[in-house]
Amino acid sequence: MKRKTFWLLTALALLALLLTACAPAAAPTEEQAAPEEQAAPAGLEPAKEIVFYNWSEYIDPEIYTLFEDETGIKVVEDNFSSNEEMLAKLQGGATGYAVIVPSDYTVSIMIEEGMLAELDQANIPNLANLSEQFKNTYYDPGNKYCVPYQWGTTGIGYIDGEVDEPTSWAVLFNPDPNHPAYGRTTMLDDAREAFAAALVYLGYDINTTDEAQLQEAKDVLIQAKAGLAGYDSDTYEDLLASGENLMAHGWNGDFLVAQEENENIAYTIPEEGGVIWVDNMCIPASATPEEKLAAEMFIDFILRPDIGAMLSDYNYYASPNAAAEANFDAEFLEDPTVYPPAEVLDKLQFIHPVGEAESLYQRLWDEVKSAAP
Ligand code: N2P
Repeated sequence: MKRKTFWLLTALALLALLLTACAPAAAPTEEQAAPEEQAAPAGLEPAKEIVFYNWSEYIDPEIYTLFEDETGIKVVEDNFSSNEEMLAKLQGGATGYAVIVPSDYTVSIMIEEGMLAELDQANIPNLANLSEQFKNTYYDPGNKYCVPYQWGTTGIGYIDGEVDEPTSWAVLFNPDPNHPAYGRTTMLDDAREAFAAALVYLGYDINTTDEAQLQEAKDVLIQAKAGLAGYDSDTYEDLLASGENLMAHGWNGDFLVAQEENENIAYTIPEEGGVIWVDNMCIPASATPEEKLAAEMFIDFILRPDIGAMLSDYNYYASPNAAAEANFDAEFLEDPTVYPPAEVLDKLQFIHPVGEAESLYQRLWDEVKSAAP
């Protein structure tokens, strides 16, 4: 079976599974919610403080307090805005990070480069709470290195009532000076995401390594610049909520969070399709044994059903944690922005590592960024 077809089927199976979770489910059992005994190597004490290197606004800070109350381990957060930024930082020799959150394709790259520590699953008994689909991902079968954190999609957020629903990526790539969002639109500051949008608009594989297709994608990305206020992966949803911008290329949950502030924010995946992704908690190979143990305890804590529910309650992304989903309300589980219906899932693709072509994407992206609008 082709990898793409396999993933599609996996995604569809996933949806079916998530929808069945709509039925009222039993409360988490005592056993699932109870703090675990950690099977630590004799004599090894977990680090007293760890650094969690994560995307911005992706975790309820209250979770750190609960974890510290229970384990005495303090979690300090540092943020990155793209997989490539995080990867470059670690490749550059940065240490001190105990848990990082790469997306699917970046996990593949990091495993291949020997940048991740193998998990000691004995320290993560709550792994059992994961949905089956997330126990055997293409990029990390058997959760040898990572544990899925949250998953979502990439599409377009907009202010309903001020702009029409963008049904095609053309609204970005063929910008119309008379469109109300002209000059009040942002795109993700993210090479692979930006190219994926351009490639899907052109009808090409989002993981193409064909240089002519990539050049064409670069040209439409440059063409889009006339209508853009800028590239932004961290505050784009706030700029919609405040009314400064009217449209943004971005991640589904971020728009839902911003909806709390501005109920006119809507999200759509254009007809040509979009990206589906899974973010993961992993431990860099550079972590000390003490940091690694504390990191595993933290990952296990996130996998608790009540903490998994707190996470989605805060960031509005779908959870890979089946036990946590039992705590979700039906409204969330039925929200098509969070759990795309089959006909939308059908049009979503995962970003894959492109090997040698990675540097070509990066070079073309640099050209896009530095081109005059
Ligand atoms: C949360 C960012 C979502 C991560 N602000 C996209 N992979």
